[in-house]
Amino acid sequence: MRSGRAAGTHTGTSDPCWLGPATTAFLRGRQVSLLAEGPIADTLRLELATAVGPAGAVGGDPSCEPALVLARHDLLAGAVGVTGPLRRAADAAAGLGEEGFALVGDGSTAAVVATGERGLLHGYFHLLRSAATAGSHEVLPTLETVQEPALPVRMINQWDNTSAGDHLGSVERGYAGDSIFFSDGRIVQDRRRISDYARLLASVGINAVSINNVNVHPAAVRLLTDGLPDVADVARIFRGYGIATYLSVSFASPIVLGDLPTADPGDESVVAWWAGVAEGLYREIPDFGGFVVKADSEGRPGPFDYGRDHVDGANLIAGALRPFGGRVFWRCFVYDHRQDWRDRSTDRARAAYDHFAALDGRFADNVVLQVKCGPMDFQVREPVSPLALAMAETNTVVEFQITQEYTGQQIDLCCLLPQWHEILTFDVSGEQLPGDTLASALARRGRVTASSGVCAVSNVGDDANWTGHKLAQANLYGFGRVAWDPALSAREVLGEWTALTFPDATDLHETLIELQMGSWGTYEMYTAPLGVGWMVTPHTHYGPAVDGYEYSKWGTYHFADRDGLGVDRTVATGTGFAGQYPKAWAERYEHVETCPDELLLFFHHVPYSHLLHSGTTVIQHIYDTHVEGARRVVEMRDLWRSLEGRLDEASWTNVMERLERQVNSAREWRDQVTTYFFRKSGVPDRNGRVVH
Ligand code: GCW
Repeated sequence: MRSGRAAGTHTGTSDPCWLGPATTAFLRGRQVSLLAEGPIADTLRLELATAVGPAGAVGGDPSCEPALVLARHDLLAGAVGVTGPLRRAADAAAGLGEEGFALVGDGSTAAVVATGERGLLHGYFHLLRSAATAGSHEVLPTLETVQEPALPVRMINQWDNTSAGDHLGSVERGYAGDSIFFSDGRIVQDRRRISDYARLLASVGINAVSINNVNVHPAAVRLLTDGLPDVADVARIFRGYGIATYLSVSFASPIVLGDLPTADPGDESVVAWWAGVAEGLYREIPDFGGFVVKADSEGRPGPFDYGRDHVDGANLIAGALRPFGGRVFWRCFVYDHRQDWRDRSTDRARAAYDHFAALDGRFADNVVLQVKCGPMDFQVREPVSPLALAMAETNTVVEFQITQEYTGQQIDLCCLLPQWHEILTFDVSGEQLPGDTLASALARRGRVTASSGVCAVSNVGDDANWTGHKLAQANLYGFGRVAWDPALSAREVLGEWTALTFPDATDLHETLIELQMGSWGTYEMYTAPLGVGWMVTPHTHYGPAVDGYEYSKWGTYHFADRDGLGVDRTVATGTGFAGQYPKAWAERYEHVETCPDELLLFFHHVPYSHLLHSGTTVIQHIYDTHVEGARRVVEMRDLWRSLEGRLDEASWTNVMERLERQVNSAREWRDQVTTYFFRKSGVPDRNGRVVH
C-alpha cells in the first residue's frame, strides 16, 4: 500500500526502526577505542563517533581505559593494557571464524574481540541489543558471550523492479511503497536510504543481498552492462556493512544482452559469454557475491528450453563465477503453471522434489539451491518442503517470505516468527533424534562448504517506516536473528525487537509481544482452513475468494464439493506427495489418524463430518475458527485503541489504521468462508451463527 508520498522521494528522515538513538545512549560522551582497519572498520568508526557524540572520542589505544573497545584479535598481540574484560574477550575469541565475536562487559567497560572485521560489527550490534534487553539505556550491560552464526548464508532477496512498468509495481509483492533501490529504470541517485537499509540488515547479521527481482524484466537485464557502475556503488555501500551484493539474472541473458541466437548451456559461445560477463563484473566489484536465477519457472527461460536439466543450467553459470569466488543461487520453484484443473494427477506440491531430488550431488560446489520453505508457495500453513530435507550432498538455502504476500500484505498483523521457528526446528527424520532439525542439517552442510543457510524475500519499501505496517518491522528484524541463531524462540526475538524499538514504553513490552505472538495463529484462523491454502483473491492475493484459484491453471485447488474438501496427497489413493518425506513423516502424513489437524486438508480429502483430533468436525472447525479469528482481530484493534498516547504517535496511528482495515478484512473472510461452506455442505453451525 502506498504511503501517500510521491513515489521515490526520500525524506532523509526515515524511521530508525530498532536502531534509534536510545539504543546507543550508554555510549554518549564516552571514550571508545577501535583496533581494526578496512571498510567495515570505517563504518564502525562512524557508528561509534555518532554514538559517543561531540563530548566523547573514538581512538585506537585500548590502554586509555575506554568504556568500549572493539579489537581485531591479531592486532591485540603486541598491545598494552590488555586486561580485564578485554583480556577475557581476547582469550575467548581465539580461533573463532571471521564472523564470530567474543563480548565481555563488566558494567563499566565492554570489550568486543573478533578475528575479522565482520565479527566486530556483529559484536557491536549485539552489545546494543544486550543493553536494550537489559533495560539499561544509560549503563553498559554486564555480560559475557561468545557467538558465531549457526548458518553461513543469511541472505535477503529484493523483488525490486528497475522500473514500475506493469509488473505488479515497483516492488513485486511489495506492500510498503516503492523500491528504495530503483526509480525510472536505474539505481536511485540518493543512496542514503540504501545505506540506512544496509545498516539495519547488518545489525541483525545479514551477510548477502540480491538487489533486483528474480523476475528479471528487460530493463533489469542491463544492470550487468550500463547499470554496472551504479551496482558497484551499491556494492560499496553494502561492503561497508559486511554484506555481499548479488544480482538476479535471466537465463536468457546471452540472447537479450549478447545477441547470441541461443542460451543453451551446451553451446561454447554461451559458456564464453557468461565467462566474459563474470570477468567484467569482478573487474568492477572484486567481492561481488554472484547471481540468483529463477529458471524454467512461471514462464521464465531456463535449461528446459534446450532439452537440458537444471544441473546443466546451474553449473554453466557457476562455472563462469568460480574463478572469482562467486556463487549462483538457483531457485527450485519449478512447477507446471499451465495445469489443467481437470487433471487430478498432477500435483504442484510434488514438483520441486520431482525436478531436483534426483540431481543431488551433481551440482558444482558454488551452486546453492534455493528451496521455498513449503512445497507450494508461502501459504499461512504448509508442511515443510520435502526437498529441503532431501539434498544431503547439495548446498541449500531455505527461502522464506518476509513480505506478507499471502499473509495479510502488511495491512493485517501477522508476525511470522512462530512459523519460521516451527520450520527451522522441524524434526528432519521424524524420529526425534538429537540435533536433527532442519536448521542443524543446514548448519552441518554449511560447515563443509560455507554455502548453506537461509534467505528471505524482503518486506521493505520507501514508506517512511520501511515496512508499511510498523509492527511488520519485527519480521525483518526477526529473520536476521533466527538466521544467526535458529534456536532462538519467537518470544525471545520479539522481546529484543520490542525493547529496541519502543525503549520508552517498557510497561507495554509484554502487551506488544503478546499481540505479535498470537497474530499468525489468528490470521490462520480466519483465512484458508487446515492447511488447504489458496482461498485468496487471484493475482493480488489479498482478501478472500474461496474459488478464486479453484478452476485456474496454477495447481492450487481445494476440491470442495457437497460432501467434503481437501487434497488427497497420499501414496495409497492420492498424488503420492506424502511419500516424498522421510519414512516417519511419510507414514504420519499418509493416514488421517496420524496427520496433524493443521495439515489435514493439505494431505487428505475428507468429509465435512470428519472428526479432528481436537474433537470437533471439520465443518464445525471452519465455522468456529473463522468466527473466533475475526473476533480476535476486533480484540486486537480495541486493545490497540486503548494504547493511544502511550506510544509515539506515528507508530500508534499507523498500526491503528491498519488494524481497522484488518477488522474489515477478517470480517469478510469469516463471512465468505463460512457462508461458502454452509452453502456447499448444508450443515448448519452448531451454534447457529452462520446465516448468510
Ligand atoms: O508466488 C509467486 C509470486 C510471484 C513471485 C514468485 C516467485 C517473484 O506470486 O510474484 O515472483 O512466487 O517466487 O518466483
